Amino acid sequence: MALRVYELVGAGDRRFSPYCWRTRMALAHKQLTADCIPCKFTDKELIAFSGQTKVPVLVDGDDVVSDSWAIACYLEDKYPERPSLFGGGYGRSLTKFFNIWVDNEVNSKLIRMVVKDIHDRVHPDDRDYFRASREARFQNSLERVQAERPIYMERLQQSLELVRPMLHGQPFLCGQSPAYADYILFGTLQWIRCSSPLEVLEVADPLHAWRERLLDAFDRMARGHSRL
Ligand SMILES: N[C@@H](CCC(=O)N[C@@H](CS)C(=O)NCC(=O)O)C(=O)O
Repeated sequence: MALRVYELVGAGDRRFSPYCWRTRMALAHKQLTADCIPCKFTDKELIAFSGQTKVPVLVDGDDVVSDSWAIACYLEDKYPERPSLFGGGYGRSLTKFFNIWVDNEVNSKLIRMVVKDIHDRVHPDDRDYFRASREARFQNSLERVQAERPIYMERLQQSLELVRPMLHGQPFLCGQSPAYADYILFGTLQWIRCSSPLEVLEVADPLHAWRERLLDAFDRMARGHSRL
């Protein structure tokens, strides 16, 4: 039976969720195809069967898995004969740390830099929900949060500075070929690339060349999702 993934959709069929990008790349790495079911922020009833309220959600036969990290672990365990996402147990543990680190150190800064841009590109049905939920989270208007962009840009670059040495002498964070740790940070950069005109990587940045390599991966799957 075909796999199914519920993933976030914005205005004009835009796919910008960092977590859904992680799952897309993980499926491609495992050479698995899935039917993508577009899901707006407010389509909560579509994913109610998963027992929670966020995408991505993977359905594989009778198995229902939510949370991008849980999905990556599920795919690794269910399809062990296919290319590995983690390269073994130690790799899985360290990749889990990187997942936590990117969510806390990178995503938390990026959201503040582009929250108004995202608002402008969510599905029109979701705009009120997005504004109300994010303004409640930040205790401030989207406009004021995004106006602090220069502060967070500096903090973001300090975080990314810790990743750049990983690309000295190897093309991917995981070595000669990409694996799930690469997809974690790549998903985050796809988020911004598909939801904001802001560019956070200069052309001379090794992370820029690394992102280009991942945009070319899997028959340029991610490149088709245009930047703004
Ligand atoms: N830890 C989860 C986070 C998933 C998540 O936050 N998804 C967002 C889309 S990017 C969502 O569905 N949000 C629903 C909402 O805000 O109501 C994962 O890794 O999958």
